[in-house]
Amino acid sequence: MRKTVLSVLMGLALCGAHGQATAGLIVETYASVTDPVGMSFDESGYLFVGRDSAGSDGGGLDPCRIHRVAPGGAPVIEFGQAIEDPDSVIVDRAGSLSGTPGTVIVGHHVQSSGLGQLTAIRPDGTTYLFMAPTSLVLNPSGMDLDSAGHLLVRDDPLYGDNIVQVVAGGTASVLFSRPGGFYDLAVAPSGDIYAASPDGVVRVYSASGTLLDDSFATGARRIDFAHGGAFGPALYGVSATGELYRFDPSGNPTLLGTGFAYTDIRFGPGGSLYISDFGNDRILRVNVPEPASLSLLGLGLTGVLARVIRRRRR
Ligand SMILES: [Ca+2]
Ligand SMILES: [Ca+2]
Repeated sequence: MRKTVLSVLMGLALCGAHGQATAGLIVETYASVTDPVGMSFDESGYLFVGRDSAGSDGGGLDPCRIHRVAPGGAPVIEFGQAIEDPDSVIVDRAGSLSGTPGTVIVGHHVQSSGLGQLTAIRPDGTTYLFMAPTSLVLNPSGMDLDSAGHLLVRDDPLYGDNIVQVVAGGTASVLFSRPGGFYDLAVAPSGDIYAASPDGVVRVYSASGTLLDDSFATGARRIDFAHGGAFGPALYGVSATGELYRFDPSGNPTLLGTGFAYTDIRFGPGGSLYISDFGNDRILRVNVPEPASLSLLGLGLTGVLARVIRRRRR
């Protein structure tokens, strides 16, 4: 019995509630969302979440409606009309791309043509074609805004190798490309573009697409920049096997936790890290405890453990 108490306490000290070993990170379920993929927050803290019906015994390219999660994590509603393969989403916060602030742009593959397309959902939920079907990006699978407010779209590496830049009105051109393609991209405060590739390397490109660093870091599949708060500013990444790393400006990693092998990571309101957990139909929120509460937690656990150990020694 006492052994059980001790191992449970040690488990709490080492692991989050969801099986991650988090070394002091606070991991909690932020929202319950069916089949979540890509994520993007609007100005008011609403979270838009792409979706893939393969998580509900459907096909990965089936039409479905994306989710909108209210600030705080609930309620969750379906937003806009059904769109084919709506994995990737980004909010056009300022309206610089679409003309309407808060428009949500959805990146997706179109089976009938075999091409990639961007569909926009206005704040009132009406839907229209934003970028016409193109062969430049066959299966748009991740999006970010660059420092000039242009949209960057990456292809699924199984479909193509390009990062495409899309300007206001929906015209696309290839910004850069590399054999093997990309798993994720993230725009730094400097405007440089960080891109993670299937070979495990994170490379740095200029805003105009010139390769600046061919080996910035290794080991990250999903990446995003924290812009401040307890996490930042720094680049963070999750590896294929679920390790969460912080990268210093030279690309040296610090391991923060394990068990995060999920579909997308995105920093959002409060400086928290949000992670879409496709397999468990939820969005996780990860925080770094304030120094005071961290030490209190540590003292509390130490005290309880000491009491348990003393009892066992009797
Ligand atoms: Ca899909
Ligand atoms: Ca897709």
